Amino acid sequence: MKIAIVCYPTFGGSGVVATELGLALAEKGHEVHFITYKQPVRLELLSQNIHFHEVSVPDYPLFHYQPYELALSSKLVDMVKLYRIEVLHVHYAIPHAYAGYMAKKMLLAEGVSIPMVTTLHGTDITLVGNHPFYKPAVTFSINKSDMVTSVSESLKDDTNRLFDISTEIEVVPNFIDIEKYTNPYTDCQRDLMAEKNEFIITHISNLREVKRVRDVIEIFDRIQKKIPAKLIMVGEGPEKVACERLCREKGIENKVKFLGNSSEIDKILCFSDLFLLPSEKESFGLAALEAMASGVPVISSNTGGLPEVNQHGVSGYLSDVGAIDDMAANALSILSSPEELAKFKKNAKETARKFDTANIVPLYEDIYSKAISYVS
Ligand code: GMT
Repeated sequence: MKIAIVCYPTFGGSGVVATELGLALAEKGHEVHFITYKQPVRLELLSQNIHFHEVSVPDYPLFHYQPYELALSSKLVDMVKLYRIEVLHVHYAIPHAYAGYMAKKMLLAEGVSIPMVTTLHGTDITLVGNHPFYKPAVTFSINKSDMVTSVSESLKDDTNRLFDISTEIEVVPNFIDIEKYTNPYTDCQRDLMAEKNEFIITHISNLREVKRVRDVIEIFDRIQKKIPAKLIMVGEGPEKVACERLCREKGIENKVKFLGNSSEIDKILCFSDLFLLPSEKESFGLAALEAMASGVPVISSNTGGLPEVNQHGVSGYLSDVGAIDDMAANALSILSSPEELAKFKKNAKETARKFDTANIVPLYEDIYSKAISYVS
């Protein structure tokens, strides 16, 4: 099949999932066209089956806001015609589903029928899309998609609860290449980050308020008071400065390392003992799955789709949002003995297997075939 993928190319779960999906589809012989404003971060290798088309929005002094949707829909029309693309797969409803629908209509006016599959990722529904400024356009573009998928049952429920949806939503969970996360390193180089007797606790996110990153610091503070430990914070975002300040106030700045954005997540997870994800909202929690696939147990909140990924008492523990004492106690119980830690590490990896690329990508292939059959 010839598939166009539209996504956000920067660091963030939806772009990562879209890119990994495109790579996996290309490996299976499909022709994949990424159409976005920048080359996606994890799209390092262009291969025969992978194409990247940049959407440019020229600056024009009259525009207070540059019309990205317009440029994207025009680019989609051009690329669909040029490469005879058979299906559009847009990730994140805003503004991609809206631009995709316009492209569909423009193409139809020229006699070209193409189906659009929209994948909802989370904040496009629970945070941004739900805002009255966007809601009518988001509802419209979801209802006008030929097929709609969501990354968890919880997100499907949220979408049906928050919007007036007439299209059936199929749940296709996020996925991971388990092989890639099976540690290829003989030595994880723990000593780069911590002393021999210290545990390494990790958090990876875009450090936004919704991730409750200050809770990460609070949980770690409680852990380090009981056992020797270091905290590795990966990512960039608006809460970083507040977190750095909190570390200084608590006098733990020497035990917390802020690494910024990283393309070496597998190496970081390789030397991690525990992963913290106390988010306010999380439709799936791809970062938790990446940790589990690396054999790192997860201490998380029980919000949104997290209970569908992290299994309480098996791959880690779940607590109510904001229950930092409970999260710290759970973390300490996993780290209480080498046997307990080894048990959780093994279980985390096993739990992640359910979400292996090999199990999930065929679900998208079926959806594309169905969508193509709808319009032909
Ligand atoms: O909020 C983020 O962390 C970014 C956002 C995105 O679009 O990249 O993440 C959402 O999509 C991810 C991939 O499907 C999910 O794993 C995240 O749980 C989801 N974030 C939220 O729901 C807050």
